Amino acid sequence: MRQICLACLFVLTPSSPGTLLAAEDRLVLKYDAPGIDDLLAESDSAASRLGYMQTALPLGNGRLGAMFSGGINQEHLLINEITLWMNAKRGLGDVAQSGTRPGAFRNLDTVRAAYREGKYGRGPDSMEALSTKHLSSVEPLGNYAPFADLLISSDHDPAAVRRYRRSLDARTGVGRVSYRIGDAEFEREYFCSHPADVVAVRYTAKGAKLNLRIAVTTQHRVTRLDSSNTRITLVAECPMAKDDVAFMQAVYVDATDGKATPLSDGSLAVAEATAITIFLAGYSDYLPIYPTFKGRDFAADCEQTLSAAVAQGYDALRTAHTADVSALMDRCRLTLDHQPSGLTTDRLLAAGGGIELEELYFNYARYLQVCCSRDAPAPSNLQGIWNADLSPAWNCDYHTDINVQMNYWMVNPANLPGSFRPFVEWAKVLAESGRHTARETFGVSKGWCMGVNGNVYGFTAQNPHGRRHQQAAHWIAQNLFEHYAYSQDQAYLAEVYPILKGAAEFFIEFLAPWKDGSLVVYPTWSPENAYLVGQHGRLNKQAYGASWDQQLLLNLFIDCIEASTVLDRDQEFRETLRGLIPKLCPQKTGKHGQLQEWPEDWDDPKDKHRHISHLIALHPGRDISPLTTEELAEAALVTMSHRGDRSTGWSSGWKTCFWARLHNGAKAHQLYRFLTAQRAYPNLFDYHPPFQIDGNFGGAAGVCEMLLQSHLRSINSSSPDIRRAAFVAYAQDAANPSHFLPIAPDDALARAPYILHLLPALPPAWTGGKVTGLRARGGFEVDLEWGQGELTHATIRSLNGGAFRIFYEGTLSEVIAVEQGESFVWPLSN
Ligand code: FUC
Repeated sequence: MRQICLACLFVLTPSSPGTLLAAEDRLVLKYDAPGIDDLLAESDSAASRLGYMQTALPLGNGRLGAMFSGGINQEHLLINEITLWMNAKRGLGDVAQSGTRPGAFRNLDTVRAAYREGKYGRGPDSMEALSTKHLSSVEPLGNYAPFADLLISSDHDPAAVRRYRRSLDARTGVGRVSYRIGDAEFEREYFCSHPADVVAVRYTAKGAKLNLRIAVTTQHRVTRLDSSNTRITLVAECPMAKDDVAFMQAVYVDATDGKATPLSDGSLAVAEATAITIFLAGYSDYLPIYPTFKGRDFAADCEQTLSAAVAQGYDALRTAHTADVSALMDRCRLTLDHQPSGLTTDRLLAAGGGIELEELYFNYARYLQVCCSRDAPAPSNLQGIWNADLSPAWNCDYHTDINVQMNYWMVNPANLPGSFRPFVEWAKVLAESGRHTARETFGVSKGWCMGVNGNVYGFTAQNPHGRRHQQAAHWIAQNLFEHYAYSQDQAYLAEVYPILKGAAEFFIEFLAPWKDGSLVVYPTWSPENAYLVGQHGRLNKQAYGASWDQQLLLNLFIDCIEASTVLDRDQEFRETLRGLIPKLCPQKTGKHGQLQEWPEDWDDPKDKHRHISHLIALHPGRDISPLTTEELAEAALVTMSHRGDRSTGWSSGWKTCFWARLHNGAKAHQLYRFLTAQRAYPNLFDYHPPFQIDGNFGGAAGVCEMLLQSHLRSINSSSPDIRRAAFVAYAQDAANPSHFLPIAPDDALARAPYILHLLPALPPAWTGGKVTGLRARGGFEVDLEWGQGELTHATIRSLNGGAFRIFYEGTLSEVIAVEQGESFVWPLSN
């Protein structure tokens, strides 16, 4: 029974604090006060700007980002551009541009010897000291930088304001502010258009006139700032360690019936207007062309974009924008039965969240994805696209040991495949640049590799600290292949195949035999976690054969076997991979019953570390599952119970995914509730702290995993038993039952139907609801509806024509074939 109370939709009296006049739309974030504007604080440290980043509301078109705080006497729009980085270098030679130490490979054997000999600790001959000395990067990574700001001040007295409302409609991507002063009504709208590539702002007044001053500022070196009656132009230079980046922000102002006056400081005053429209365009000279990364005619692009926007006019731009965003937003929607609280978003959060917030958080994550990842040469970074600081936390970079990959887990299942394109473009640069790192750091002649930190300038080198050495090409390749798994688009697969193959080729050469004869990755670590080895008394991070590496290698090799089969090329390469798979270091269960994080039984059951990378084959991988590898899944469950429930935002998101893959809806929901209610700021940005967007996206991925899973394949169509039907990637070693040996698939895996597991981890608290437009691997779109915890209806639409099997409550269907564009409906009407 759906329990939506219509009366509740129109509650609310202006006098009840925290409530608004109408809670009419479930995708609207709403507030009754402006955000905190601390952007102009003297210090440029992150700590001085936290209020704004936690309360202002985000807009974006994938390349341009903007936030508005809704300030009464001063509106402050933070403007970002996804490629603007500072303090890095560009235009170097290939090796230097990749950040790599030339000739480092000559010392690789020395470093590896320290690993083999177990030189723990921090002494001069330790693994840590030697890898730092010999293999680390020699070039600066830099950091993602703010672009410019737009300041709009008015003569309004905040004390005189009544009925203040601030909102963001995540379905249409339009922000609004409205208030009254006396009998006069003031309204503002804000959006960031993808079709027109501008930020648009409109102020209107009824019963009074507007007097505004409009200014543009930047924290970078200004080389031009001037204004005319309709225009403010800012040109500036963002400092690099080599070759500063020039950029322009051009602002068009239409004062309509008011009087515009350019001021000598480059700002513009508008007096006595009933409406004022502002369009903002911004570009830098960055181009995603390795290794120069330069050449865009930013001034010409600004002019052209602004002229086109002005020619169309505000109303046409707004119509096109809302159609554009709502088309994406309407492709997938989560609707959970609940009583709308009528609370503002910040008060809903303060009241502990609940189902209303859980629904909003998922749908809002889709909005954030639309804003920060679309048609740009660079993917979303640690803060998506929004950053106010010259020295942001963790450089606001691309961390490849979870964060950037997590940003993209939801795009396919939550039906935003177009948002994946920036990741693909970035990976192409990495694959090119990473060849130099592979050769110079590791002496590997084929393929590419990548360390733990990335930027938009092809940085692929190892982290400056030897404690943080890792390879990430296998994890990046996983995201790339998953995108194919969902779409089955062979043209896309052919496009990324060289990147996948290059990642595998690197590891084929880089893998080295350990003392037991198995092939392992080293030097490496298990992301950010440390172990204590007996008498050495110091936590160590450097490792060999860490479980996550070995699991990802199996994943990569299987994906490459499938890709080369589908594309019908490289049979020899396929056979090489098949030959290597059984030699990879096995997965192991340890003395506490846990899945071992390292090949030796070093795990500490009291360890609460936020990274749980050795469960990567459970999620986002597919090779550990309670349905195919029961013992490993049992061991993963033990690990999860050791690690506990309190985490950072992204870790809570990942734990949601893990519990969902373990088919425990109550635990998955507990973690998701913690994320949404305890790890969100008033603007629902995830807090790590500080703000880090991966938690928003990881949480949304967790919701998808609770409702639909499609990572298992049916290789035995005639078996109704999923344990016999599904491909199994690890087999227990008969000689040593705590070891699990990787298994190579044959070519038939590429044709095996995916198994669509419906409601695999439905939270008991979500008694009724529906989700429309989830995507499943194999090229399907799925709508699900449930009541009292039971599936009541499922529709599975085939995007390309294809076959699948349904798994629901322990029962596996036959193989079901559906023509392109046709749907399979469950239960079948008779
Ligand atoms: C990894 C994580 C941290 C943080 C940082 C950006 O280092 O361990 O928690 O998310 O990335």
